[in-house]
Amino acid sequence: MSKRKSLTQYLIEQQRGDAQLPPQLRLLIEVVARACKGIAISVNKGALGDVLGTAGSENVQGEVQKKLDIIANEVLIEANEWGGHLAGMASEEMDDMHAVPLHYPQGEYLLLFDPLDGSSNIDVNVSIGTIFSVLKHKGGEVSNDSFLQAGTEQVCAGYCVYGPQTTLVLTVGHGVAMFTLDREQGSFVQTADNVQIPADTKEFAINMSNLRHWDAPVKRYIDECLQGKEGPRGKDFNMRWIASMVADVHRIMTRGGIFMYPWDKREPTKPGKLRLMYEANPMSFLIEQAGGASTNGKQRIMEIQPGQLHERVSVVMGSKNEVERVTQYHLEG
Ligand code: P6P
Repeated sequence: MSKRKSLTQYLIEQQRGDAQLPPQLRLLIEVVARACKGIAISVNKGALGDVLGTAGSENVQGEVQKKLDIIANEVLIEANEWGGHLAGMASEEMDDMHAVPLHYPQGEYLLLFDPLDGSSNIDVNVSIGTIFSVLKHKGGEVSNDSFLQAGTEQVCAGYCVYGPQTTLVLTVGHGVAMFTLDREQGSFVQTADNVQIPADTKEFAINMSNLRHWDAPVKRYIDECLQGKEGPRGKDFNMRWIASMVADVHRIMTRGGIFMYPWDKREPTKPGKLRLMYEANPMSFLIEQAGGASTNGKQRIMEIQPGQLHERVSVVMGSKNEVERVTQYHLEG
């Protein structure tokens, strides 16, 4: 087998190739990847590192913060604020954006992240991950409003899943590549390129306990999957739900499937549970770059114009033909 590429080599080739990756963006990706290695070390310590359990505080979402949520957030902030590549950062764990301190040079990028997604799984040793999205600062003083750009404006997106392997999945708009952390070298090594999601699947991911709360098109879609071979789909389906978006989406990036967190009537005024800016948009960029589709059930997620930093959205993403079927059912009402 030919020698595998390091993340650095891959990024330098993207800089020279069609992507024409700007050096500041290459630096940003290398810094985020290094931060993810640091987060992986803390995550992997578990009970040995006094990093489990809650931190005794709540985030802007009103969710109890885990110690590792805060550790991961701090690792990403500290790693990125001095490099001169960023104008500001926004995080699920912070009410407002974090401007680069004035004693550091400002850059042209805006970094958004969910520092540790799926944190309800931390204490039970189930895969979790970091999700990140990169936008360009359009100029002027950096504020929360600077970040309110549609997902189509993203110049880079990725996640790092902390599971049996620590794997970084990345797009800069020219396909999707995967890098696995080689712990002996301490560096990410390329393990997949030009990732493609099959257009069809027999596997759906949704939290079935919410069934009674869904609207009719989602109930219809899931009911037909459950009818299997005898029903209108003419094939049996399997179900997976890890309750960690990074892990569920990584499975879909690896073998196809459909991931759904739809609107439900428990909180009728909220469009959904998941966050648009630092969960749904970066995952949508990756999914679309791998040939999949991503909507809120009705429209392309990446075309939604955000109104506020922590906006939520309904999510239907993965194998193209399945996502389009759900959209069709919404059109039929
Ligand atoms: P539920 C994790 O808290 C998260 O934001 C996503 O990673 C995950 O897909 C979803 O919530 C799980 O939600 O309601 O099944 O616990």
